[in-house]
Amino acid sequence: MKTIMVVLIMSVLMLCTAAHGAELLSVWQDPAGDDTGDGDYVYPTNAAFGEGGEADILSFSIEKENGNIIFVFRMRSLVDPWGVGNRLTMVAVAVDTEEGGDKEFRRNANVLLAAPSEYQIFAAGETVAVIDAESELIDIGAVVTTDMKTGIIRISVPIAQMDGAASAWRFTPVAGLQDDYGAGGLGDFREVKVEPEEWRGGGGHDLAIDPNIYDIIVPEAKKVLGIFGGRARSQEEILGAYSLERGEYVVLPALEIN
Ligand SMILES: [Ca+2]
Ligand SMILES: [Ca+2]
Ligand SMILES: [Ca+2]
Repeated sequence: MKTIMVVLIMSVLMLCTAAHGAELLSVWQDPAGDDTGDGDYVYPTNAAFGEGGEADILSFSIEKENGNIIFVFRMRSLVDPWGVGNRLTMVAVAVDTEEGGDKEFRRNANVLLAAPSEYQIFAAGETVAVIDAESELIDIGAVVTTDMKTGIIRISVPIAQMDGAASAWRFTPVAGLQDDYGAGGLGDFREVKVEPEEWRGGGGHDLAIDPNIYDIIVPEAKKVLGIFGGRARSQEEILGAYSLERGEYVVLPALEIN
């Protein structure tokens, strides 16, 4: 009887370990309510966007499990106004694995990357797409699962397909709103204009020079020889640094696994 109990307990323990077997590589917390882009972005006016928060990152973490690298976005609010799942939130992460790469975040993000990417992974609803450094769609077996209740979006990518050690890579996660143009597939980041419209955000620029990104994660200021090398820029400064006069896009800084 005792042996059976021990075996039972051990089986339960092993099951628990398997269920929580993901190795946490890094986690970044992000403030609630800073889904305002350069400081004054607002959501489109259609009632589908409700109270907002669909593009508000609360945390971003990177895990490793069973040969997959997993990107976990926890969002303030996911909504399903049409009973078809999460179609309004779009999250993406650019992954820099080596020298060179794509300097532009694609799919109408309208931002550049300080760490040019070899992979960009976009997810909305149950749809995920991965592009390479040449902006070509590639099928590397990425999978997304979305929990509407907890606001958690988990994107799993087979790490062997990405060739290398994640600990040395750099990551640029972003959140915005998706525009699937009514087609139901994976679309683009929804446009932000000066004034909000029914299906367009507001607080940006009418010419496509402003980011269509509502929320990012600002890396901590880097220490040089043990001291902080200057003040870290705020999210508003980073996302507001576009210039129509100079034709300059915003450049997003990347996160590193410590
Ligand atoms: Ca946030
Ligand atoms: Ca690169
Ligand atoms: Ca943020």
